[in-house]
Amino acid sequence: TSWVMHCTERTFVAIKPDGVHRALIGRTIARLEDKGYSLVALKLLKPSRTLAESHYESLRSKPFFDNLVSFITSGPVCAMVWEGKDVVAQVRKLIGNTDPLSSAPGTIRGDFGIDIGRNIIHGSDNISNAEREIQLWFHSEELVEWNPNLHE
Ligand code: FUP
Repeated sequence: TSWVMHCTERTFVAIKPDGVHRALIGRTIARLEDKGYSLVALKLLKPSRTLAESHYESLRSKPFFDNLVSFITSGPVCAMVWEGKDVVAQVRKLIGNTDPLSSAPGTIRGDFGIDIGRNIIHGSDNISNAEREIQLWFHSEELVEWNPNLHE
């Protein structure tokens, strides 16, 4: 029934410019699809400085903030919204730790990266940030609704 799908959790995922340039979009999407999640929005864009600064506003006081914003605005980003049970925490697990020495093999960062700054991918770290980031990067008309009866 239709109310069920509106209860489903959503998260914001972005493949950063290094991941796009290294041709990791397809493999990243495959991992999230294989896990069982549904893609509900997708676009490629070069983020503005304003968008990048808002996205990382909680890190504004960090010494790496300017580099982070310059990096994320340096090229195309693949912005996505994914939906499904416990998607916020599960995507964080699939992405792996921020620290390259702690990101386990089998995770996206653990398999594809060695650098703390150029770390391929972003995933919202909690549900309220997921809602904030989805609103920041997408208009509501850009999100699709899956009919649960058609993809069981
Ligand atoms: P994460 O949620 O794993 O992306 O990590 P954070 O929110 O802590 O950091 C956001 C981004 O800041 C990271 F993706 C990379 C960058 N960063 C650095 O460049 N240096 C640091 O020491 C920590 C984070």
